[in-house]
Amino acid sequence: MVDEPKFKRPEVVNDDSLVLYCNQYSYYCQKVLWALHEKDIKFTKYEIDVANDEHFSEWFLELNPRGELPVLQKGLLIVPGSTRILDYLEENYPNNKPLKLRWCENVKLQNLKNSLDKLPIGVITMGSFLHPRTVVAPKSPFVQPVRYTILERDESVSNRLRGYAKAFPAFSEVLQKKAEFHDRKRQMLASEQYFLQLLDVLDQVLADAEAELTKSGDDKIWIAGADISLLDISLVCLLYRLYVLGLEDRFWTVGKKPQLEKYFNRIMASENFQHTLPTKTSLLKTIWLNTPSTYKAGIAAFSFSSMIIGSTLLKR
Ligand SMILES: N[C@@H](CCC(=O)N[C@@H](CS)C(=O)NCC(=O)O)C(=O)O
Repeated sequence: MVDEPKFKRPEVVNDDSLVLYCNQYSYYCQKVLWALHEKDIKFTKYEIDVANDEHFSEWFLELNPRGELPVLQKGLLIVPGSTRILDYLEENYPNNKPLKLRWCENVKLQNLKNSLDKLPIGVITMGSFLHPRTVVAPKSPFVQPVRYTILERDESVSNRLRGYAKAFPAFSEVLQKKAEFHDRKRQMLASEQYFLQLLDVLDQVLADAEAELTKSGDDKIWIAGADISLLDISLVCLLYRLYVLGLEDRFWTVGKKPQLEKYFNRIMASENFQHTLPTKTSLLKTIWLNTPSTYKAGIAAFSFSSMIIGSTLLKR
């Protein structure tokens, strides 16, 4: 008897409506989610369980052999990757709010967008976990126990990929290559000096953004003027990722980039951006599910002893 696969293709894909396969903590998915909200396009969100490797399951690899999120589906049409999805939305929904920067707009803004889109967000994220000296006060869900779990999973990912390559021969080549790429990435990231250089490149890109925001002045909400563009989406999603990683003090708060700070705080409060964030309940659930049991035992022991001390004090 053949074992039932752990993950099965969801049933939501039979009609012609839009389905977005994504993960609530992914930077690339957040960009697409924000664009869909901004353009007011109806879609169904399907959360992929990356903590249990659903993105490397056979049904997902059939959708995107690279095993990466996000993926958009409309009937038989499959669009993988945030850049291609954002282009697809611009081209196929011409009557919805346009988000593309117009070519006549400032070349510096175009260059800034290109630099932002080339930044390796996954590498920056993992680097901040490997080199905790670089961060101050990471926010949920990237609290200490969760970072520990993510790092542990990341350490074994190339072995798991090689296992999936054997299990799913049709995707073997791409999964093997992914495993090799991952090994090289981990090797480079082991050096704190390499990571600090990467942060310097990032700082330069943010300094360019600060210069553009200083030029556009306080009366403009968005970086290119009165309307939101894909440049704002790339920039604010990056700032948000850096903020949850605990890197904001290094780059823009405490007077380092005051325009960027104002811009980020203003946009972070906006409704469409808030729609892209996980709910408090799912944050708590993620933290709990990704906290190693040794920590949980510690928390339970702490709560129990506080209860005893509390009740003893109350009796007095
Ligand atoms: N170039 C892709 C990158 C997507 C990407 O790296 N997605 C992450 C989620 S944030 C992912 O799927 N990581 C899993 C992996 O690479 O194995 C895009 O723009 O969508």
